Amino acid sequence: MTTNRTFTMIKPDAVAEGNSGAIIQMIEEAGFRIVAVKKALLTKERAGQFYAVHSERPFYNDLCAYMSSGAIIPMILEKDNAVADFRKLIGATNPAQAEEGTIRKRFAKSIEANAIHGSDSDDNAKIEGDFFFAGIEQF
Ligand code: FUP
Repeated sequence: MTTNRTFTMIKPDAVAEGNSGAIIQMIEEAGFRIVAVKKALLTKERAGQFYAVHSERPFYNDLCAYMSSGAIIPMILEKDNAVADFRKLIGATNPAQAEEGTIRKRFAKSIEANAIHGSDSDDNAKIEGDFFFAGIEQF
C-alpha cells in the first residue's frame, strides 16, 4: 500500500523547550499539510506500546521513560512521497550524523532526545497515525 501520508510526533525535549512552533514551521515550509494534530502525554506503558518493535533493545526502558516524561505533539502529515521526504527533513536518528538544514540537526540534543519522530514506512505511518487518531475526523 502506498499513501501520501506520514506520522510524526514532536518529542518531549522539543515541546518543553518551546521549539514546537519552529518545528511546525519547518514542516509546513517543506510542503507538508497537517491532517491531524494534538498535544498529548503518554504513560510509560503506552510509550512502550508505541515502541514495541524496540522492546528487546538495550535502550528500550530509557526510551519509554523519556517519551513519557513530558508532553508530545503527534501529527498526521500529507504530501507526495510523504514518508521518504519527511525522513529527509528530520535527518539521521543520531543528531551528530544529521545533515545541515534538518530538524534533528537544529533541535535534537542526543540520539534519545532527538526532537522528532518520523514513520519509516507507509504501513507504519498508518499504524502510528491510528495509534493517536483512530476514530477522529481527519481533514
Ligand atoms: P528513527 O526511525 O530515526 O526514529 O530511529 P529508530 O527507529 O532506530 O529509533 C527509535 C528511537 O529510539 C529513536 F528516535 C531514539 C531511540 N534510540 C535510542 O534511544 N538509542 C539508540 O541507540 C537508537 C534509538
